[in-house]
Amino acid sequence: MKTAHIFAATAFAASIATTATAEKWDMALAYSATNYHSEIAAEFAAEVTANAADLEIVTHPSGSLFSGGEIFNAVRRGLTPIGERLVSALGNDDAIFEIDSIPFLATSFADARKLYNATKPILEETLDESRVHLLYSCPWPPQGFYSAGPVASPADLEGLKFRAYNATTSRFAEELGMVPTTIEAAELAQAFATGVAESMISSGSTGFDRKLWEHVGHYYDVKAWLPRNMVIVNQGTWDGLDDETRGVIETAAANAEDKCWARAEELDGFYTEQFTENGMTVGELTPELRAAFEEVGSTLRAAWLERAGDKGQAALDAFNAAE
Ligand code: PCA
Repeated sequence: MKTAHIFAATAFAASIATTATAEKWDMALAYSATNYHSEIAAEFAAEVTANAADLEIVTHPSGSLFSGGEIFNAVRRGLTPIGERLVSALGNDDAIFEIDSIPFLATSFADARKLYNATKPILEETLDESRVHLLYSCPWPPQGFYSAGPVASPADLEGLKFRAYNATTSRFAEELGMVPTTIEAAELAQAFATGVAESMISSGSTGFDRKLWEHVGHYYDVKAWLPRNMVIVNQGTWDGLDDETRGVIETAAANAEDKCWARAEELDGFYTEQFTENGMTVGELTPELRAAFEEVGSTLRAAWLERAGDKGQAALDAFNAAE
């Protein structure tokens, strides 16, 4: 009897201790644990956990908590308090989310940063309508074209099975006669291995993460745009925090953002070197293909402006006026 009593008392004490420990946030990430976006998210989570009085953040990479396509709604609906999402994949919610993927608008890290800084207030207002709060945003390296075989002219692209990650990449492919299918980065290697995909537009980073040299022979360094990820928090959760915790998160977010932009730029050249070392051919598009890509770029840019309307024009004006 006595033992049972002690056991019950210990269990009770343990349950009190559990209630008194920090609140835990599960952070949903779509990309692999070793990708720099995920590594920096983990550093961000560790910094918050170390400095906040009552909050622990735990990251879940590779879409293990929610897949990329689910993360925005999961955070919006409070199914999980925090997550990371590719901004331009939300174009169906609002065309303004696609501004970083307008072909050939901002093609260097410096211009991508200028675009981000100039359009951040518009992005924040738009996210606010979904009751989502922006913490930080970080780019992927410039987007290139992957192809199983060599391509030299638009005719070579006809009918290629193309892996898309947002509406812009899908439309890009369609305009060039390719056949797009949307596939998460986490499913990429399998899609190329099974022939579901034989081409895509993405950064060297994603091809490296997924060892695409095992399936794809060619990488063309197009530098079409630099899409960004963003880390977001459910607005209700954010509003419920005390000022001190909010301050800790904001500091960690600012640190993560700066580190992440620098890391992306540092790694850019490394990825293409790895392609060459692993037997891929890395080069530029032929002038003929480059012209075709640029023509599709201007078509998509005009179509975007039509959908994004005055808000889109205001965002472009802010970018053009920025130093
Ligand atoms: N990698 C992500 C999005 C952009 C990028 O460079 C992907 O391919 O899914």
